Amino acid sequence: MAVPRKTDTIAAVATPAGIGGIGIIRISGPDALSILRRIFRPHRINLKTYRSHRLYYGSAVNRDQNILDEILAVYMRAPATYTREDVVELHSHGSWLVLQSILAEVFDAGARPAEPGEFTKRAFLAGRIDLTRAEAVIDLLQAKTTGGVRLAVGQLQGNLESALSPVRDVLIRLLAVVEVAIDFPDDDVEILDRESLRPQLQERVIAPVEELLHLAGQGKVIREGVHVVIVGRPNVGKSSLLNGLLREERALVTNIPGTTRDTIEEMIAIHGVPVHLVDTAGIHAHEDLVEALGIERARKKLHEADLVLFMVDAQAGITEQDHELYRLVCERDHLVVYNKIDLVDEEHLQGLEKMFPGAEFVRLSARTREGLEELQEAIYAKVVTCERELEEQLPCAPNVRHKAILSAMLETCRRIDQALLAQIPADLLAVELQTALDGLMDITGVTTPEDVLEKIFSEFCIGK
Ligand SMILES: Nc1nc2c(ncn2[C@@H]2O[C@H](COP(=O)(O)OP(=O)(O)OP(=O)(O)O)[C@@H](O)[C@H]2O)c(=O)[nH]1
Ligand SMILES: [Mg+2]
Repeated sequence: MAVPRKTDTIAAVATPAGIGGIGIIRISGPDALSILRRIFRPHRINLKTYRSHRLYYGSAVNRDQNILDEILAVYMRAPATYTREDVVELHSHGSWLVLQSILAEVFDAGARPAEPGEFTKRAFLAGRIDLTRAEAVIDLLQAKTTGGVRLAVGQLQGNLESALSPVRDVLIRLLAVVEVAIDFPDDDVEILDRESLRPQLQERVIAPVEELLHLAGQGKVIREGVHVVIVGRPNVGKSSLLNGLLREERALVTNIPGTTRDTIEEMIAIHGVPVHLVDTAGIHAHEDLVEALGIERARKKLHEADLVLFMVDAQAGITEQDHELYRLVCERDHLVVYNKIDLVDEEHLQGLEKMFPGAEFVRLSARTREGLEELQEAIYAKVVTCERELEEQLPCAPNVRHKAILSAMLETCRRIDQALLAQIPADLLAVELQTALDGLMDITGVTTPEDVLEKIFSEFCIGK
């Protein structure tokens, strides 16, 4: 446990701005109880001491003992609190004005305004939670999908930390062996059986870190969803597909090429994965300026896409324009969609399917909905590369910060692996192992630099 730090007392409104049934002010720090005594008049007049974690009914009052609101107050004695400091919470009516007037008294009584995330930062600094759990609090507050909530809750319970701790233990053990070899250089060869260290490194460090990096990609899919962009020549049926997936007539559909002038974005869910669906203006050689702008935007969307649905018109066949467009698409993750299969026969289709060798494809009729189900499954299979079903809980998923650290760490570990093979001196090995270990410590917050901490906690709202 970390050494208790001498701190001041902070306070903030912990509930969101706006009108609510109740609003909560949170106070944390050594003066919390004295502040409570100064601004709270309990209903039980002869109350002498506040018992910890009990709710008391009474009034919030100012210096002149004027009543500001009728409230409930709770005093929570350290260390069994969110911050491990003394904490007081005041539950008033949810009016922003009332909350501000009580908060003003709290400041007057000696607290200072809390910075964004400062309560959670104190929990972290007090050693109550590690950094991955603190980050989970942000994720939980910002989660947009139920899958995102599940992930955040898992991380809050320490799933990521517990996935990392066996890796850390192995690295520490390897480092210990190497350091013994440094201390007894003459016995180096016997103590440091480099060959036997490699399987440990590969199986118990490199493999789990690779798996975690894989999960990071899936975590992003769950938290933020994926961008799927429909592109194709004019009139192939892109807007019809968007409407079909949405089950509503969202985009205008006509038999006039160039109907869609701008990109249209909508959201659907495929097996719980949020999919941002983008219908674009048909891309072709053009003269109309407005259309040209739409096409330019379509190209831009193409570059932001996680997955491109490249649509062709099975009846019209594959033209030179299709091939030109496909050259833009084929660098991206994509599926070829043969649309309007209701208008062609099997033989014709099989002929078409040879046009883009090696490409994954789906047959579709946006008009009759034939193949729509298969297309959704194909999209899902493309974006969810994890064996586990996403509806099931992923054990954990590193975020962008963790991912960067883990990638660097993986590289270091692969270097170490090669170094073991090359009979590198023990002291150089020790340096590399320490670097890998430092990376892990950065993730859980043991050695995280102050500026990184600042950045993480500044993403919180005030009062959390
Ligand atoms: N028979 C048949 N017609 C289709 C199918 N899908 C689309 N269409 C027709 O094709 C025409 C063009 O459809 P849209 O969805 O507007 O095509 P688009 O690719 O969005 O066209 P632009 O926005 O102009 O680029 C319309 O008349 C649709 O009714 C299909 O599967 N079968
Ligand atoms: Mg369209």
